[in-house]
Amino acid sequence: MKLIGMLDSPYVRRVAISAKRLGIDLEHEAVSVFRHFEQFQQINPVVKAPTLILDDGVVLMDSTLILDYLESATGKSLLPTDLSQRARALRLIGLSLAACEKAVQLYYERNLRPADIQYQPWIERVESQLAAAFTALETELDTHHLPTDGTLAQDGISLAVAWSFTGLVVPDQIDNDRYPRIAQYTAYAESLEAFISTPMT
Ligand SMILES: N[C@@H](CCC(=O)N[C@@H](CS)C(=O)NCC(=O)O)C(=O)O
Repeated sequence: MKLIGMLDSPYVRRVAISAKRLGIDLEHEAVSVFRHFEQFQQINPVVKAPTLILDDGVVLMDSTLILDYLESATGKSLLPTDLSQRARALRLIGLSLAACEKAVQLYYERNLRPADIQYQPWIERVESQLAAAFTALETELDTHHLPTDGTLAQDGISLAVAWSFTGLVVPDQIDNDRYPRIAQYTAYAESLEAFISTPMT
């Protein structure tokens, strides 16, 4: 199986890190949705990263759907089976993915849209949504203790990937003092082999 996309995409990175934790050796091709648009189109005409090419040629997209496939293929899971623990993990993942989406929107708005047609109310809306996601995550981590004993599950992967990505593309939105638990957990996750061997840049 081949994973297509750049590791500076949080969605590509969460799939790549998760695959390692599931014991899957994915081939990786670093194709950019911007710099290699036409090359990407040849693989997936809608140009979405991550894209996963299965061994039989079927092309999947969307990180969560790709993870669903990889988990089904291995019979392993990075989510708890206990229903209430699963709900907590899914909440963390949902908030983390919302943070990724808002950081991406902010980055696109600031870097792709010409400055003279940037729309400040939209920027402020997205910034407030991003802050709301991290505020909720910070609150969650007060009671939802992510283990830091070498283990790594999907909630922790998605959280750390979202925080690191935000720091990379919109660093002014990151504040370690305001979100100390997120920052501390991310530092732990980024010190693990699966993260170190899957660098954003
Ligand atoms: N919900 C999707 C989001 C994927 C996504 O938006 N990826 C970005 C790269 S970070 C992308 O493909 N951007 C190109 C575009 O949307 O045109 C997922 O989880 O995979």
